[in-house]
Amino acid sequence: MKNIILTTAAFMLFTGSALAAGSHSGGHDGDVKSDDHHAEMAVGEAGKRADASKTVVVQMKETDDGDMIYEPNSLDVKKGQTIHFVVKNKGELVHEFVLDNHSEIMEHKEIMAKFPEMEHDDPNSIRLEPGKTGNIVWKFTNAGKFEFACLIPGHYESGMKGDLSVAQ
Ligand SMILES: [Cu+2]
Repeated sequence: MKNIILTTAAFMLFTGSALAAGSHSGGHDGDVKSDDHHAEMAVGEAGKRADASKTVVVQMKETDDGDMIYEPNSLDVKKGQTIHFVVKNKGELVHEFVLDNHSEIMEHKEIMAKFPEMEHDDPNSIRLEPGKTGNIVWKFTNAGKFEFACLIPGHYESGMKGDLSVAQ
């Protein structure tokens, strides 16, 4: 029950700040149908598997040095391209893969620091238990510099971030 209240509180907070900022998918309540105007984010939108022109395998893991990393930790795509991300948690901790622009990542990370138990249910993110594999199909509709990151407290600072460049 505690968990549910925290998650709801986090969602209320998040929605409030997202509305103020004017962009977010708004899918934290698991019901995006009533929120269609938020479906497209700066980083793009959920894609269709049949449209994917490339599959990118991303591994998430801890290193012997105590870092947490993505492999690869950078990716170049083209505007309009749909990528099928196969995300594998090869580590011993739970990790996430969140696609977004830098300011949204920072904002989201702050909320996660306050509400670490918060679960995401957005098409641009996935959280995986150790040993699990998940899929994200994403269409990059805007050129620019974006990021992928793990927003579990402490992980971003330990190295769980990657650069995503979308060419015109
Ligand atoms: Cu992580």
